Amino acid sequence: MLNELLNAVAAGKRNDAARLTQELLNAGTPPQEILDNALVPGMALVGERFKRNEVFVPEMLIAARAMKEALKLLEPLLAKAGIKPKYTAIIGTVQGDLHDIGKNLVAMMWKGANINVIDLGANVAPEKYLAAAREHNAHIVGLSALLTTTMPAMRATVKLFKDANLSGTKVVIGGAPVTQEFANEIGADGYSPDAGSAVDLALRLLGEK
Ligand code: B1M
Repeated sequence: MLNELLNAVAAGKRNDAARLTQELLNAGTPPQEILDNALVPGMALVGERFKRNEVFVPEMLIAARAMKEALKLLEPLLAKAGIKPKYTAIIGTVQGDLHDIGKNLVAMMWKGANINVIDLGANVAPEKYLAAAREHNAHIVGLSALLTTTMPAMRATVKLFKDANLSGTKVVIGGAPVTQEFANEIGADGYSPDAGSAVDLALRLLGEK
């Protein structure tokens, strides 16, 4: 039944996802097992398909909605058992930039990988990223930019983090005008071209892949 749930999430079937989750719980399956072996791989599958251009933004949004329905049933049980995501990420669109659709997709995929995501929204000042990273002991900080004119804000944010020398925090960047070369140039810890690859990148930097 775990496999059926995995496929229901990947196909964005939210009613099936909720029903199967409930059935698994009724059958005594531990919530963590449902999360790790059905919901997270279900979203990962969508991420893979998105990377290969087999599905597009709407399918990802529908899959995330199905995962949310299933998570609603698991969250109180996970909280009761004191189970929390192992990693925390901060994400936002950089200062001066209001584009947030791509950033939201990355946040959604990170959540789908069971990372605790704190979304600072759009137009985020460098100091705000740093304060949030400190407050939440973030493992990953994600910067998104869609305008060539706001790419310098990425450079400024990365520099602020380098100067602050936060150990254990990796800063990653992405967005349509951003490239790996730019990431290298400004000293970011990583770049990914899309939301599916952003999961691979985060897991790799966290030593999970
Ligand atoms: Co704007 N806009 N826009 N816009 N807009 C673009 C980006 C533009 C390319 C359009 C064009 O001219 N052809 C152009 C930028 C040109 C440039 O700088 N090279 C542009 C411009 C100029 C502007 C304004 C300046 C227009 C004006 O007012 N004169 C203005 C700027 C406002 C501001 O930000 N200060 C502006 C405003 C807007 C709207 C508000 C109307 C709206 C944004 C709504 C919103 O986001 N809530 C908007 C939109 C929708 C677009 C387009 C049409 C679509 C962007 C989008 O959401 N794409 C865009 C043209 C286009 O792309 N066709 C355009 C879909 C999204 C899923 O893709 O964001 O690339 P994307 O995210 C991808 C990857 O890039 C990656 O993963 C995502 C999923 O795979 N990714 C990351 C993104 N962030 C990542 C972070 C990561 C990793 C991967 O790690 C942390």
